[in-house]
Amino acid sequence: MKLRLITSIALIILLQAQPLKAENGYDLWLRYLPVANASLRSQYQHSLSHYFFPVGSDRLAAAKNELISGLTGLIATKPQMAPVAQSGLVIATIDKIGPLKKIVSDSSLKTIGDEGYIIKTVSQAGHLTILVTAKTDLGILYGTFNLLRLLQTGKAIASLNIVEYPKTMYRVLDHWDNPVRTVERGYAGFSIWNWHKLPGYIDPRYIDYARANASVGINGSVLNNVNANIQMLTPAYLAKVKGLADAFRPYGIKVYLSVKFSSPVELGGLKTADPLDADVKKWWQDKVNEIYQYIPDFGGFLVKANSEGQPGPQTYGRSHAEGANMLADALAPHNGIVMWRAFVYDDKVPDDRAKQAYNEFKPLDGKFNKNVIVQVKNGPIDFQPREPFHPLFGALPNTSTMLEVQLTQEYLGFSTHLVYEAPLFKECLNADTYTQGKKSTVARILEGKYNAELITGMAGVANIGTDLNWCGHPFAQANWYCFGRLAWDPEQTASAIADDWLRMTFTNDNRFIATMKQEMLQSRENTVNYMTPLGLHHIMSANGHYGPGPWTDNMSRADWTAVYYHKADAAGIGFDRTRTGSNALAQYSPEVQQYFENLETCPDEYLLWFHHLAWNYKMRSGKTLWDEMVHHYYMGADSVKHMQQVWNSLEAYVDHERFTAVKQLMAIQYEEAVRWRDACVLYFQTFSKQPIPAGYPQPEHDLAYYRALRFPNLPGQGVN
Ligand code: GCV
Repeated sequence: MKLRLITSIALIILLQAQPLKAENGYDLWLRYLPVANASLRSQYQHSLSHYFFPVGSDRLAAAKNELISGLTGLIATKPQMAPVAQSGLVIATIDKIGPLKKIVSDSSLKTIGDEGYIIKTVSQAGHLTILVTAKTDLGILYGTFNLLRLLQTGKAIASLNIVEYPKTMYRVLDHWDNPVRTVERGYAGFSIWNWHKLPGYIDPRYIDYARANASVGINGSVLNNVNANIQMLTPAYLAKVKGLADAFRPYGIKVYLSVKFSSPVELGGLKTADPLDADVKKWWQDKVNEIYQYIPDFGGFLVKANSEGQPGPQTYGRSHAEGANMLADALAPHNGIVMWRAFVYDDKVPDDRAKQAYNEFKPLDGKFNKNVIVQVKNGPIDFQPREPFHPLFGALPNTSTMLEVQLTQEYLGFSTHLVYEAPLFKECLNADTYTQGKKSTVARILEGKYNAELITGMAGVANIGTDLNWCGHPFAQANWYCFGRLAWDPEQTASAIADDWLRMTFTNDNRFIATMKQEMLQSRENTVNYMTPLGLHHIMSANGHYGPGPWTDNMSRADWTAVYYHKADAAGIGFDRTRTGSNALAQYSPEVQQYFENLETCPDEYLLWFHHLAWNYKMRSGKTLWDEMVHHYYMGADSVKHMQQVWNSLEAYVDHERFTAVKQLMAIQYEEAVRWRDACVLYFQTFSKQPIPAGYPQPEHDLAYYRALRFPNLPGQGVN
């Protein structure tokens, strides 16, 4: 007896002393390790060891596979099938749950629509049963993933009552992937689409990609770069696209393609791509019909037109609406849509770049077909670390509008810097446009609250590549994850999403969660501070957008330089977008205009976006603008050092492989943050002519040193 006790104690000590299983990050947030809390695990075992899950489609089979592999891992026991009455877990569409149907109210069924689901703890035959039900197989798939998430995050399941449905319709990842497998602005290896081996070889990774997307409700994938290659529309590539579409279908993911507006000329041999030309229309109709022969549920097209050298309808004197509608007409009979990007600007237009998209699209409000959705970046320039919300949100009340955010960290330290982007996305989503009165936030506009006729959606530029851990940085996975969760429900908080992600990706240990969640939530602000504090923007190096380049003044286009944006001079710094300057503010509602125009109310975060201010301008803190700017740069770099210390203190909670990966990346992040800080402070000092305030260490090198640095062969420079 004694011996047995000693042996058990020894075993427990041995188990506790075992290093955490090495992980390479490939499993993302779908790890399904045994629930660590033994009492919770036995509760889950008790409730979920017998299940009822009828399967009559590939989609349900996918959901059931996920359930079984998930449960087997989490409760460390393979669950057994049983009839409804003897099951602790019933997962089935509403028509298949027998007497349990009466527990589900008509109103909740109406609420969930075709993609939503209900998870409810009910009492039947003297025991508790978890019911997951929906009207469709897709609802069941999403409900199954949610149930698994509840278990992965250690939630109590004794009295569940969840009624969930997505608040937007099109929740799409945009891949900027080229046929040669480079990825424009991709920092996690090459494209995961192995075009050469498709369609014959379906890499298991495609299925894992689809699982991960479905787990957060993403329902579309634009496979190729918006700077589109016409090859994608050739029969050989359409057959490959079909291979991916077939692989993704069980997971509710439709495929879309980016198309080049000049395809009728370049691929079809026509003399023009004028959208009003009869032959052009016919060419697109034929092409679209051909695509649907391959892929009957093809999603539609994404188009970058008349932007950064891409052809478009304006090349032929036609408007964006005329171009988009021509494609929309071809897709409409098949229920396809056109996602038409509003990311347009032209250096030949002598106006502030921040105003150009609004100027082009505002007059077109109401002129787009029903199956066109205008895709608008979160801010008016280009995915900068911080931008105010785009003035087009709320300005197109009769046009379907979707938000485009960038998951890949083109301007946020590539895949080296730990930047959790949900706070950035939320800043845009929570912004009050006042276009429909107080609280007409971007989120509510995107959800279609003000015009039920419109289609709705969110797009995220993917940060996925062939790196073993998908996104290059273990924490960059959180950006893929939070995008899906926010596209599903823009009202969710960055904190709640980080909490779930950390629990699923690392551990449920509250000491780790509380500490690391705070770091994640602060991480974007850290990066703003060491890159572009106080509303500065677009001061990165012209060379691949890597590192600082506030001195950049000699590009083929003025609107690609840094000096165009910061306008530093002896008098001060910042872009005057008030009525004394470009008056970009006039594009917002009067309430927003006043808020940003008035220096009393304009938050420090947006100061230099909207105002050109003297170096000695007195800030709220009491410091001069110069001193405050320096302070932010130093605070930003110091916060990375702090994050390193925090991470080091958490070693016991993380497996060695991922702990070391993050540790190394943080060391590089710190070096780069210091470089950003020193280069920017030294450069702006040439205008302010003021010293770095006492107490801050002097930069290690002079400005000439930073200006002379060169970084050849940067990632993300996709060859198209
Ligand atoms: C795909 C920025 C990026 C480009 C990108 C463009 C866009 O300018 O640097 O690489 O092109 O945005 O969103 O179209």
